[in-house]
Amino acid sequence: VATPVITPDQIDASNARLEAEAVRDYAHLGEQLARRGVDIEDILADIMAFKVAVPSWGMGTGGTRFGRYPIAGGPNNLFEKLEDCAVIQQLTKATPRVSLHFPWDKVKDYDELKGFAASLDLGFDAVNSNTFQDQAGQSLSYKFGSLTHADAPTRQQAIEHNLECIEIGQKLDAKALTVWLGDGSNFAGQSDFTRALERYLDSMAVVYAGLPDDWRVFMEHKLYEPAFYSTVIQDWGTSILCAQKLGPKAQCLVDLGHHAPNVNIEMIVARLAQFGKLGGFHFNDSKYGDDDLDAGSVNPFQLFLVFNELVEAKGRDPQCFDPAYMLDQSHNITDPIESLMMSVNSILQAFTKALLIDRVALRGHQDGNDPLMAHATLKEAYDTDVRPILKIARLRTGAAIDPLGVYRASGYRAQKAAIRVTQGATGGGIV
Ligand code: PSV
Ligand code: MN
Ligand code: MN
Repeated sequence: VATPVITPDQIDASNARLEAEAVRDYAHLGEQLARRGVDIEDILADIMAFKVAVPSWGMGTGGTRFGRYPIAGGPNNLFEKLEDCAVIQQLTKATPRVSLHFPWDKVKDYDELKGFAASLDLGFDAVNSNTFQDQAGQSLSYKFGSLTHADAPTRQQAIEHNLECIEIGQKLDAKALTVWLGDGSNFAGQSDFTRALERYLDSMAVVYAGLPDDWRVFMEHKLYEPAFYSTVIQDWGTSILCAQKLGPKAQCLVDLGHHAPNVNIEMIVARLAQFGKLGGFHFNDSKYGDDDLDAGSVNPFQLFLVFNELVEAKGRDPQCFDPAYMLDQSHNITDPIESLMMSVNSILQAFTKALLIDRVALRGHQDGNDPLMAHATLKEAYDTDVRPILKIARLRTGAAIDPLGVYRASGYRAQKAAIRVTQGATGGGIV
């Protein structure tokens, strides 16, 4: 059983200092929104209910193929990673679940893990398989593919790993498996596009058959890397075709960084939602490619437009529309806890602003062919300073009004540096 990482006193003391101002700002924004016909308490309720999972693999400092700069007090194992996740949850109350990755996350005793997580107020979200690397002692190599490998025993090995991930996930009360694979080719002619996809579908059909009734499998597309000429599940088109072929439990996962520059991701989101195939998200931001930068740090307007589509889709189908929200970032030069807390804030800002869009007016301008006013309706929402809502949401959920301030003042990392071993600056790798 873990001890609380930031004491409630630290949060309370900071909140006591900031509360009066936050309440005044909230009341003022409430008045402004009332003039626009919006009840701020309705918005607040949605924001307090919104949760996004954090990735276990995002807790360590990331790296590139050029190297890695570990921070003192960074986590060395899954238990230490969970402690760090707990800090994010304590301070934001928006991240109660952790997405694990196997076999990166080494577990000896699942009951012990579950108990430890529960003592930190944490549960588990979608489990992720890994057939994009060879592990020590693995009998068959994934150098030329995994679920789509030309060799049946290699495909079988990859299938079995995914089935094992489902078994593990069941022990942890997860409800979904995310499959991202690096299979593809580096040379024109190296791979037959059609046969490779057939093999993917055959392999995934076996994985699909292993899903419990209340589970989903998310297929995560990615344009390129590590294969640089072609990737088997390269875009949402291939992804949705496969999801439709496999069945209702198969859905598509949108990682915001996995598209060509300038692609209209919000439109992809709308299409997938329209056909009931939007399974989930990996939030991050990107400037050039799969940069895994912090969500909302490069293009917060795009994030807002994505949430506009999500709010729209939820409005159309409130009962069934239920994508899984997760973060997937690589923190190369910041403390991952700080980056993730900022990212959660950016995501919540985008969601709040999307909730403020006057949808009746928007529809009127769309159908009345008034592009300027339609756009102005979006901008009216986007330009609203919604920070008071997020502060009050944190106050009412027992989180910190100022998560970053409390975290910095707590000296958490320095305390951990005294206990945890700091790893050497070796290795690079993708996240
Ligand atoms: C590789 O691009 C990647 O970042 C994918 O986004 C996966 O979600 C993640 O690694 C973990 O497998
Ligand atoms: Mn991802
Ligand atoms: Mn990625």
